[in-house]
Amino acid sequence: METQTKGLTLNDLPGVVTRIVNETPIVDLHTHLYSEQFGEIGLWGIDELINYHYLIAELFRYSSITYQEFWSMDRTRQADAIWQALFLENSPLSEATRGIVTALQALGLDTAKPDLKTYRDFFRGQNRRDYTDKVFRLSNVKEVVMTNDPFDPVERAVWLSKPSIDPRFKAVLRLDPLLLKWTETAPRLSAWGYSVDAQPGIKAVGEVRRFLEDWVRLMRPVYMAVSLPPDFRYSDQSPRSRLLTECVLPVCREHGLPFSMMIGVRKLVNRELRLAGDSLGPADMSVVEQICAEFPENRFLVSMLSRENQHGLCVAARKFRNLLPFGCWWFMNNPSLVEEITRERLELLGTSFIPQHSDARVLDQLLYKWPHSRSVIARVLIDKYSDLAHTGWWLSETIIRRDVRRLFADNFNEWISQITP
Ligand code: FIX
Ligand code: ZN
Repeated sequence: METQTKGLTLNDLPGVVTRIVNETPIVDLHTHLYSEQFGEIGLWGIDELINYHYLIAELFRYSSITYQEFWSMDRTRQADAIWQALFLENSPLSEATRGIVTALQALGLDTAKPDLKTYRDFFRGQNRRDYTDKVFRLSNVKEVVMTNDPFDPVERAVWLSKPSIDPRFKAVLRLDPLLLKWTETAPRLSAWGYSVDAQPGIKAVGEVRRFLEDWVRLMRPVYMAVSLPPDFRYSDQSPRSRLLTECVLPVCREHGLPFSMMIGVRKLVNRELRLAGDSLGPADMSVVEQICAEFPENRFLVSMLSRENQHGLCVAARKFRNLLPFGCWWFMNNPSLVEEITRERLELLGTSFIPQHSDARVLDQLLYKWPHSRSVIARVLIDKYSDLAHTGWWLSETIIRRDVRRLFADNFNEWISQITP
């Protein structure tokens, strides 16, 4: 216990907590960002910011443009259409539109006189390496974890070239094609020399484990991951269940790798919207409890897409120490829901959870996703520390800094600290 100097007063807390929350570097454990070694699939700049799939979905709520007209445009024309509808003809009040204005302001651009040409001129003057440094510095993000798909042809080629990856970008072995699209994926594995068949039998199980071992060696991931539908089950005899329980979880155990399950996505409810066409549904939390109970040697990172599942996720985490809830995912990543979810997590779990990830798809989104989240998390922590201060409990900057570092980095780093090469 540090020496009992003067503790913080109630009046100290708002300023001290806000400063510490802003000063504490972030480990962003789930993004779709790529280091520059991955070339063009690493997105950055104003036109990619505006073409974020969240804004594409919002465009069609205002504009009479047809899907076919929009998808036939190039990225610049698409951005023009979105900018016109969501920023010039209407106020950028939604989280995704406001975020762009926050990012432009963080870069020192004039947001009082919005001018897309001026913004484009600014970005044309940036080079990717220096700009990446600037975004990490301004957002106070220490590391980002990528989402790496060994079945994506572009990514696969980069990994096979054994690149030297920017150490700020950590890898994740993402397994949606393996676990969710076995019928399409099995022939590709066969073509790569893994003898698997349509219905994964014993031999296929061994070969899929060899595939996973090969990619763990190549990627050095910090965890493995999959997104799952609301009706996710794993105790049937489906290829997904066998591959998960007989291949993925054992290989995770052998390498000390956590397994991340992002549960509740209903893919392409509107195909015309492409990446923006996914929706959500409430999942059965008992399946999460069951998998944690049945595989106590595995460590699970879990994020739920439905608001209805957030409280149940906290209760499940109280039952299973191998379950670490994380983030306010996708449709949950709005200030009103981030506040609600962070409050119930602190009240049920103390600081034993990870409050947020950005899910950023465009580098510059770090300049708004994190400031927006930090301000909500600070607001909630001020309340919780004030509740504690009312009991006479002694609080100091050191104690608060320890807690916030645990939320923003240490919980995750400890969770991945048992990785064995
Ligand atoms: O499965 C995922 O990683 C999701 O986050 C994405 O598919 C989704 O499109 C997204 O970026 C949400 O923020
Ligand atoms: Zn994601």
